[in-house]
Amino acid sequence: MSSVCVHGLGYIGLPTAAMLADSGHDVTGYDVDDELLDRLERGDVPVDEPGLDEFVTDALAGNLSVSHDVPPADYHLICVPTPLDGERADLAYVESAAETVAGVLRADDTVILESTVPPGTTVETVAPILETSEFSAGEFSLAYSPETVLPGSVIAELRANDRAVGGIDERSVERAAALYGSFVEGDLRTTANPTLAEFVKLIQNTYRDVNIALANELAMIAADYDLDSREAIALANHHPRVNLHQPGPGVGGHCIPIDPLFLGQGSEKLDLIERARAVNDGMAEYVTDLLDSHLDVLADASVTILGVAYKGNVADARESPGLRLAEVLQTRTQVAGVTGASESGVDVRLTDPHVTDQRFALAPLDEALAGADAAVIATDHDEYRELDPNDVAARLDGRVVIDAKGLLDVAAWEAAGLRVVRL
Ligand code: SAJ
Repeated sequence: MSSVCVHGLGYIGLPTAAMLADSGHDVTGYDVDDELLDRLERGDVPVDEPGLDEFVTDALAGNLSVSHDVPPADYHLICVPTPLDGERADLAYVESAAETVAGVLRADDTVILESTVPPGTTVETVAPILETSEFSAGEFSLAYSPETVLPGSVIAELRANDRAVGGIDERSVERAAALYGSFVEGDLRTTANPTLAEFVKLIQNTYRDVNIALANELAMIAADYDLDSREAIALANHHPRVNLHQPGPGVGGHCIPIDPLFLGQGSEKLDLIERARAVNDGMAEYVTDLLDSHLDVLADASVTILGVAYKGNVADARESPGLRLAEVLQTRTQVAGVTGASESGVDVRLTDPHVTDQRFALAPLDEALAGADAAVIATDHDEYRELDPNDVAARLDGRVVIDAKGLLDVAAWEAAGLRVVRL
């Protein structure tokens, strides 16, 4: 068993630290956020993820401790965020974590970067910072290994998913693989090229973004033929080599809309990938067009958006399609207001049973629906599948429901007197 220091105790670092502790390693969790460390020391787990609270609490009672200082360790795992700065990755957290590691690094230690980064970061950015210690790359081991876990299934996928491991040399590959081998039940795919592993992570999310853009474009085309795109996609997917994704009001979250941009940081060749981004970002405009064509005067209407989480059954509203729709609705109808249709633009009401962030002025569902002219389902929360159409019909003033996630039983909702437009 090894000593491991995990740098960055967020969505990935915290479950990974707990997983390593659960596998018998002696794990220290470190974060620059002192308040987060204090909360964890009190057993308060601030990440909203099914099962994580108990998993981390158990680990804290066992081999996991948190510390305000970085100890020397056999392994340093860097799991810090890489936010977007304009269209480029902001690597400040990665750089400062690497500087911290350099301060305690010993010959023979292994450093693994897990943060999503533009291709080349491990070799071009992290290695030189680590070499400001008294050791050069090769004396210490260095690898890149991306997490691929799906929010909502983090603990299961940490264990089950195959994992790419790219080391700067064979010894780095072996050492990183040995650590992951202690808990990963999927296959470890190793390469002595960290840039390849970085690239693989980005193309997995880019694949999904492009595929969703195709589904979104097909949804708009299907509507012109008066066809239901989801029915068409389901039928098409019976082909053994076809796997179309699902249309929706846009692509949210902190991974899929961002990773394609990282891919473009060192290449001018992106074309289809950039178009796909634009198609997905344009879905808010399309849903606004749908509302406009089904309502008398959009700018005078009140519209309830059901769901500001970026996807179903999570509380995360980063890059939220629902919020983007709210913005487009307001911007467009305020312009209409200038031309005389309305003073203030559309009245947008937001509701979400999972999101607790106070910044979004969320109303409870009943209040948000009361007297509104239209409702848009923007997130596939389970709660919305179970909505009673008669109850919604009684609360709404208007009859228009845009089902952008394809959740509703159209016949039942139409029987309740509502006009359902499905994406
Ligand atoms: N979405 C669609 N249509 C679909 C599937 C998704 O519109 O057919 C939308 C969702 O509603 C959501 C967005 O795309 O707004 C992203 O959701 P997601 O469930 O596809 O992915 P994330 O962002 O939660 O997690 C992704 C995953 N990547 C892949 O599946 C390739 C996950 O495995 C990664 O670990 C994660 O990104 C990450 O951290 O990179």
